[in-house]
Amino acid sequence: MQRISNAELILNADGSIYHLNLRPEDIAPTIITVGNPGRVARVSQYFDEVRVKKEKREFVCHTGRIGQTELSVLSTGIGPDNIDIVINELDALVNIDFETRAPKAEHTALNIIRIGTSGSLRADLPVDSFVASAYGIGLDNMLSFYQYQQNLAEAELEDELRAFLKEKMDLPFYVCAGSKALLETVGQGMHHGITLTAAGFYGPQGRQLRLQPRFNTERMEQLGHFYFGKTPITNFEMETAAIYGLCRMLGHQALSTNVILANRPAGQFSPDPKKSVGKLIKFVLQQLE
Ligand code: R1P
Repeated sequence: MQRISNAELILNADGSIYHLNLRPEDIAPTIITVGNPGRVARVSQYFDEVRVKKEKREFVCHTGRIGQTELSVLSTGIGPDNIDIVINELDALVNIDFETRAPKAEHTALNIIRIGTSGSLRADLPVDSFVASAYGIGLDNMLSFYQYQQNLAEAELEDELRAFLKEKMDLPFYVCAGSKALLETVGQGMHHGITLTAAGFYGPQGRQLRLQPRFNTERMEQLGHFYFGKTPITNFEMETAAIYGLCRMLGHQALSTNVILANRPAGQFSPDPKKSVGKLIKFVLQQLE
């Protein structure tokens, strides 16, 4: 049996996993991820019961239930590098036996649903609207450190994107589909789109403060002209593609939902972002009940 070394599967003295500080019994089969640790309590306030409250660094987790539905809400912090930690450690909690340090014979699939914030690349997708991501396009390089077949989404989508992005922004990328079942249930009633995941907030999303980005806002906005069938590239954020890529490879169901806080073409920002995030939280929880 393959035994994973102490330096690769790192456990804390209480048997919890290294960064998340969680033990296998601390998580529910459905996990809501949020970027901001402060958003965790804004989600769990709607739980009928909270049985676990744990945290370490930016990773805050509350686990409980709404009615009969068991839920965890976990903050990831910002960016694909943190997603590498969060998804691998969540998977380890259900699919590795911490006693034997070997993968379990039986696989457990988690439902992982992101409630995030995002910028729109399309003038017709205004601030405060909700987007559920059919696909994520990773402009970060996290996934390139894994061995995987490049079939995380339909081959036609990969081909069409490769041709389109080569012209607009000649950078490596990966593309991965989210869970179609979660898109049609939890994502029902939201805009469905393709989400770009950037490895930074400013230059990597074309924002200019004092440094000139290689691809400016105008160039980035052109990415919103891409359609796969009827589904356009809609928005920019920093986690979706990484979540989709790792979940697909590890056998978990994932959906990313985001509220649009910035409309890049219009140069607008939500007048009350806290309220908008609150509305998305309520919307998603109602779909899960
Ligand atoms: C940047 O401000 C952060 O906000 C967005 C981005 O993806 C990035 O994490 O999402 P969250 O509000 O979920 O953190």
